[in-house]
Amino acid sequence: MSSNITLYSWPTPNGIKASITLEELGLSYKTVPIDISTNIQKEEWFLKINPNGRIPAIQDGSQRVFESGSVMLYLVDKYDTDRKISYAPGSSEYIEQVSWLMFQMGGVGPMQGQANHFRLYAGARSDYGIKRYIDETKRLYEVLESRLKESPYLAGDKYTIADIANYSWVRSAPGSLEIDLSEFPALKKWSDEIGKRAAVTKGADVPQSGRTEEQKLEFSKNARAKIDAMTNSDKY
Ligand SMILES: N[C@@H](CCC(=O)N[C@@H](CS)C(=O)NCC(=O)O)C(=O)O
Repeated sequence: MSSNITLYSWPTPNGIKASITLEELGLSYKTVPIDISTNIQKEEWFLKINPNGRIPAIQDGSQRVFESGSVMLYLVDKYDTDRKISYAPGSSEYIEQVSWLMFQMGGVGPMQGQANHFRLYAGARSDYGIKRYIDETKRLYEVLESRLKESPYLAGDKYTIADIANYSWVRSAPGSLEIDLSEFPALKKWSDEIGKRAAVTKGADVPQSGRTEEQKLEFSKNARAKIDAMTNSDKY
């Protein structure tokens, strides 16, 4: 379907939620790469699109949309008229879909994001921070595991934006945090299945970073080693 959408993004767990949704809906869109390591996302022109200075964000004609969950809801509200990856507002499944989407936005994203910070990027080593946020990420994965033992997808029988949002974070946990997904068998099965979808493979590489999977794993390994080499700085 043709559209007037511009996506501002980078292939991170939050960024790919938007690109996978666009790919699943078969929408054409223009991509503006925002390499977050260069801080373009804090420039004045970009703050007019997302006042929070983070990716992803989209512009659809004159409408700006920021916050990945809001981008996903906007796209399905406007373009998923066949309900390919969403449930109709007013249905019980719609409420379930929004609940699991918000679970990701308020839980998995922020907690796993902090786990990534302490485990990979922090300027000082905090064993307390590493344990606190990896434990919390795993607790949230237990919640997903329980749900996926009783339901094929998070909102019900259909794959929706709630699955895309949570999958986009879960997929990165083994490589970045060394979380073994076989501890969560239903979650692993769901994640492996979603990872095989053509739109997911394509959307997860937008904009193309040019880095191979091996290079990404090597980057995380080196970042963890750098933290491990520091002396723990916690003071109680
Ligand atoms: N709640 C926001 C979080 C967005 C976010 O944290 N994006 C990260 C990439 S995954 C980012 O832009 N980081 C760069 C920065 O913090 O400056 C959303 O879901 O869109």
